[in-house]
Amino acid sequence: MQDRVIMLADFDYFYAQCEELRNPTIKDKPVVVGVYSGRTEESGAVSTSNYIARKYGVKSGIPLFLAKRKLEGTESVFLPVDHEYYDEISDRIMRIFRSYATSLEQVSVDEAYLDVTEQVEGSFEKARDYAQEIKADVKNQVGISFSVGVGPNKIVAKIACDSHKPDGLTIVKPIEAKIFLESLDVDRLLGVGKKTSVKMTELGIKTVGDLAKFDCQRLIEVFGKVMGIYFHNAANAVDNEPVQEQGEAESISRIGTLKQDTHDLEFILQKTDELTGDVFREVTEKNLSFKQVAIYVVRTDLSSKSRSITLDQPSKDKETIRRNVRVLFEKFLSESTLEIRRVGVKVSVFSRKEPRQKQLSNFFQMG
Ligand code: TTP
Ligand code: CA
Repeated sequence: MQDRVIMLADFDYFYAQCEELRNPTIKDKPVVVGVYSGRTEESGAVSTSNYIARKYGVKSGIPLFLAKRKLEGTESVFLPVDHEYYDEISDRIMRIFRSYATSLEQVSVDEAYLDVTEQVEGSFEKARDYAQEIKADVKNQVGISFSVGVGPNKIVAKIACDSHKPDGLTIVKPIEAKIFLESLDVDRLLGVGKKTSVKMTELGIKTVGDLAKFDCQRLIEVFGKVMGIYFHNAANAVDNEPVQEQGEAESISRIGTLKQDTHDLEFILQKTDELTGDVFREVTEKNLSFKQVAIYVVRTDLSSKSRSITLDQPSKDKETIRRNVRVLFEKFLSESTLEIRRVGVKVSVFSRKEPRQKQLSNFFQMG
């Protein structure tokens, strides 16, 4: 079998980078994005921070009041999370990625695997230039930087990516993969959580190299067949998991801001037609059929609402989206007199082409 060339792209300090994109004047200051729980002005936790704030010890998960204390005396900027905005940016980048890869597997809002074996003709040298080209394209079109790991499989690509951030590009050729993993702590492997890591320490396994050499039969006895074999293979840099689209469960949507706040149906439909065009293009690209059409509305008072219609038959048709969006808006506008600021179009409940293959992540409950 020809070696695969797999990339993992992970956006740098993502929520905070999105905020810098929206407002470049904060770029040189410590930026903290957090979830405010609302109980007191400062209760809540940090979602992420830019690298300037990280120098002061501010990182994901710490309480906001602690972050404030660490940044006392600086010109720090604290902002609440805006998931919709980050999703929009993420979608745009994922669409660009898709044009560069044979298959794309989005793992989270800011991470995706790309199988680029064909595009670089199996060459890890070409992969370096190719990755740089993708980085430049995304930087140009969207303005976001990300780190890339390239390896012969997903496990190696992921660890390669983590090893150099932000704006990193780390290439691990097949022949180097085992040595690259060897010295790492075993809990760097996906699937080795706290409990597993304690058990491994008891067995004398500290590094991935220790795990690679450990008797496979023994691993199976301790961790069960699936995980035992997985650990043995992963530590030896063997991983045949394909990069696969996670299409079935998700929805495809686009949101846009109207040129002016309005209650006028035709004005709104001009905008939703544009959005429908984009949604339809993605549905076609992914060869999906949908059974639900929905609209999303943000009104001038910033309250948001959504409405949906379930179709009798799965559809692949653009006109079906347009028609139902019109019906949904007609009804919505007759019920609410507030003017509208932002609108969205979404299709979902896709027909499955084939049953979803069991994911490794399903096995990670035992952590
Ligand atoms: P990460 O990729 O873990 O972090 P990051 O993108 O902020 O920083 P980097 O990759 O450069 O180290 O997470 C992606 C986003 O997920 C992050 O921007 C915010 C969100 N997030 C949380 O909301 N809470 C968390 O505890 C973590 C770890 C991330
Ligand atoms: Ca990230």
